Amino acid sequence: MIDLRSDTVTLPTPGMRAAMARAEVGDDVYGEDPTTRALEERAAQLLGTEAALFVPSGTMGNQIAIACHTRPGQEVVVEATSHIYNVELGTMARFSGVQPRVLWGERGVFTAEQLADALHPDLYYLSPVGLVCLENTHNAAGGRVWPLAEARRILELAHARGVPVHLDGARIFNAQVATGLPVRELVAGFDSVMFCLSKGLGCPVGSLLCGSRELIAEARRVRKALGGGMRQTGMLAAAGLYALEYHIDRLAEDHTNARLLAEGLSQLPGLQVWPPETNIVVFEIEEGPSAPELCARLRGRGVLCSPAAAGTHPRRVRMVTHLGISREDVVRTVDLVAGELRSPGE
Ligand code: TLP
Repeated sequence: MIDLRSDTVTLPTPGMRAAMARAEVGDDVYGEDPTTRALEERAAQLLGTEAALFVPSGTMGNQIAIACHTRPGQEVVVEATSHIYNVELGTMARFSGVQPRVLWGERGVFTAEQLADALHPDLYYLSPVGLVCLENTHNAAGGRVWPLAEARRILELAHARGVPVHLDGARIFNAQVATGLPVRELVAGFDSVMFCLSKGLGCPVGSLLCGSRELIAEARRVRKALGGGMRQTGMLAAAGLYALEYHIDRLAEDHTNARLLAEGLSQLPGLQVWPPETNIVVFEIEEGPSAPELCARLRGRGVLCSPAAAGTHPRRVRMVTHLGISREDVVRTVDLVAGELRSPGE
């Protein structure tokens, strides 16, 4: 099977498994897991924050950040197609008692002017904005890198109004590789940043929430409250340390494969392909089968992919490249899609 559903399907490499097996471990709820401590220190160092916390998933990292930054009854500014708003089960309402204030961006990106309109005047009967969230790279926008200049304008405006800004940086290292800018520059000024180890970096489990010492101390309490206090996490942390050492630069291969895939698909009649900036290829089927139909047919041919944006766009398909996908897989996928569009199911 050529599995292009997500970069979450990556399997630990032999080198990563060996590092996991060697890991020194202890009980992390007692703060006694040395490998987890080392991973948290390394993450904070790479991102340029004071501290970091290992969490089981990206969703939990984002939601802990929301809980730490806000009070019940406040609003959280999110982009309409963001992961936090669409694919996290309304958790900000469930756990933090806050409501989303949704801004429609242009392919995932909203402007400082839009944010200015969302920051209400200080009237006692309006819910104040407690947090702004951005997503880099933007998943549903096809792995788009958030333009840094706009992010800086947003940070400046939000901070001038006393509102913190969280970054869902699940794939922030893809942005580093795509822009050539060090990750600490891409996240400078954010009040918290979540990044995932279990996507393109290839780890089996885990994300990091990074921020000030004070924020991370509170995040540790919220993580425990959510049932995310884990014990001998060193084995998972060892995979993370390995990935931060050996799997960042190789993301460039995934980006090259995504470009090759997009180029191949864009030659096919009836497909509108979004030019990929990183490892996510999104295309729309203008003529031919629906997205779920095409995905079902490709499954029968040995290619796994999904309708984009959790199936909300019936004609949009997402394919994600990662360390389990080779150039040959990409070439074969283009051939198989071409075959399905030409002579469906034969
Ligand atoms: N994204 C998954 C699915 O949930 C859609 C994927 O396959 O891409 N932020 C962003 C930008 C994400 O893309 C994801 C996962 C998360 C947060 C949540 O991470 P996990 O799955 O670890 O909770």
